[in-house]
Amino acid sequence: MASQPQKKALISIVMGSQSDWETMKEAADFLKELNIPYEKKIISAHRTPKRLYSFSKKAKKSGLKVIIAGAGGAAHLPGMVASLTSLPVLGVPIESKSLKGIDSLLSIAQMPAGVPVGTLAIGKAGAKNAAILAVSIISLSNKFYEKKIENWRENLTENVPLNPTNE
Ligand code: RP5
Repeated sequence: MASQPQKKALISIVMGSQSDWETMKEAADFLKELNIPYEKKIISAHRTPKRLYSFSKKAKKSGLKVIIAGAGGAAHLPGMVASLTSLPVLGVPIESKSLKGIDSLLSIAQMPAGVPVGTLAIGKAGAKNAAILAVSIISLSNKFYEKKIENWRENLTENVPLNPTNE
């Protein structure tokens, strides 16, 4: 089991459009906070299918361990990535304007049996949780990151006050 920090990206954050970045930044910010090496890319299932294919086919060999994929509307990106790699894919439904992200959620969650996408909540909470989950996954084979995520979780718990303030 590795016990050293890694330099090469272990987690990839991909998104269907620049417009998804405001949401997906939550995932990036969390990985930055914990100093976990990651990369970020715009890959659209509909607009850049060749980029989608080449990224997904090379992902495992390039050393990535988890892929976080955010997409909105007819959100095919996470499912298509998952169809092309055996790496775990965590899907983040982007909150769409017309249907508030319900479209994205159902598109990502309702994968047919055999090609799973671990689907998170709609929007920023989902993006942050995808990053936390991704770190938990890589920590299974890396003591260094295991310690980091455990410390972060302890800190989260310690910072919840027992009594609400009067404000
Ligand atoms: C999806 O279409 C993207 O993931 C994005 O959430 C949505 C809208 O994209 P833009 O029209 O803002 O580029 O593919």
